[in-house]
Amino acid sequence: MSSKSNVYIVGVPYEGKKNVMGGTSLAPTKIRWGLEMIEDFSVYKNKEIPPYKDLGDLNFRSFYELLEGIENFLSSFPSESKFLFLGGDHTISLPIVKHFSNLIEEVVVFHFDAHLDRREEYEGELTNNATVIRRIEEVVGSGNVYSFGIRSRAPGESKGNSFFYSIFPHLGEVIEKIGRKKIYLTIDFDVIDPSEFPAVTNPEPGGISFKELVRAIGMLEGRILGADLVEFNPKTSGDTFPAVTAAAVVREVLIALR
Ligand SMILES: [Mn+2]
Repeated sequence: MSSKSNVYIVGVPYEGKKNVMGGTSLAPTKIRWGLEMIEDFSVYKNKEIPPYKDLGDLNFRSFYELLEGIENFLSSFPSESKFLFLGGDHTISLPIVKHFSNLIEEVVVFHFDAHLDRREEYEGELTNNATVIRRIEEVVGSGNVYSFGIRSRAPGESKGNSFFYSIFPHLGEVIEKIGRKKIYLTIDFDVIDPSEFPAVTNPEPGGISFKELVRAIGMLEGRILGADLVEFNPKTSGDTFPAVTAAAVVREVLIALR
């Protein structure tokens, strides 16, 4: 890996507060194993993964440490650095988006998920994996967050700018609409149909395919400031196949991040 690269992988094995079963903290290690299993070359983009540096894991013992720690960590890098975070719980996206919204005037968040994650609060908490996109809307403005692949909603939960069931053709229309604004990408692995990616905490049938996700990521090449891949839970099903699938998603995001 070239030392001149400004692309970084960072693991954040944070379990979150309301994840009763636990298991997402195992994901970064499994994904790194998956990366060893697959080719660096993407047949979808006809390109190899560009040079990057894996900085290992950031371990946080509490929600407060997560918020402080991610912001402190990111502010120690030059502003042109690009990051791919491997969760962990979806809550990790909040401090990362806060960092980029401090750096850049207008950040647009693209959110791929089965769930809206826009509850006002959940089980007495303001911030957890059921509310994180609502909290992100408060940082960047609700007009700057777009969700794709949604197929679950709590009664009364805000829909925001969401596209249910599918990604296409909406993604292309939104990319055109936002012009040259930079994109932060957050992918909850449960956006993929459970038949292809069962290893998540909250599986939801009716999802998009791996190939559709790869095509979507490819459309974002050169537009992404940073990204996170969250909610892979190796405890919930056999982990070999999901780890390889997750690694293939990592490969496509790294190519798009260049
Ligand atoms: Mn989800």
